[in-house]
Amino acid sequence: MASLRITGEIEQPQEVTYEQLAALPGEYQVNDVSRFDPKRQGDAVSLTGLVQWVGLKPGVQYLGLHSSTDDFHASIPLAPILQQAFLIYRVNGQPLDAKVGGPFRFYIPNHQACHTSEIDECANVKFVDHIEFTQAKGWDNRPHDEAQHADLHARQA
Ligand SMILES: Nc1nc2c(c(=O)[nH]1)N[C@H]1C(S)=C(S)[C@@H](COP(=O)(O)O)O[C@H]1N2
Ligand SMILES: [Mo]
Repeated sequence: MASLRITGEIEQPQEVTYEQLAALPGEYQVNDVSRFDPKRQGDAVSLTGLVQWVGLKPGVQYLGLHSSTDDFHASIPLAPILQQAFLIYRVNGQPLDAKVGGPFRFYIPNHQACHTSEIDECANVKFVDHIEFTQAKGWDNRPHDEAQHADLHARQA
């Protein structure tokens, strides 16, 4: 069973599974994410729910989103996205397929276009296996310019 590590400046480091996410209280579930983006399907847990669960230590400013699957990493300011972002984990009662970024896929509604902002579509990290809460900006290897970004998309096509 795939799991997701949550570490950093938190009270309760966690190794999170599909079952645990599905068992989180209803107030933390984001049902039917197509409400936010018609291209996306399934159910999520809110970032606020994850934060409540692990308990942030004082001074956390950045959220690290890591995928070891394809060595893709983003570190983004937490405050501006805390109330909106979510982690998609389920479609039709099953774990999210890797084809759409599963088993765990981060998503920020109303993101900016890739590499136009610190909070951009590139930060919607697919195959997330590690979430990290930090005080300072952490490791981030998102594309810096359109050439790098086009290259990334070309490799995935
Ligand atoms: N792990 C991982 N996440 C990623 C990327 C990637 O290459 N690897 N690309 C990003 C970029 S540039 C975009 S535009 C979106 C694309 O998401 P989609 O394939 O679901 O449309 O995922 C983002 N998340
Ligand atoms: Mo992109």
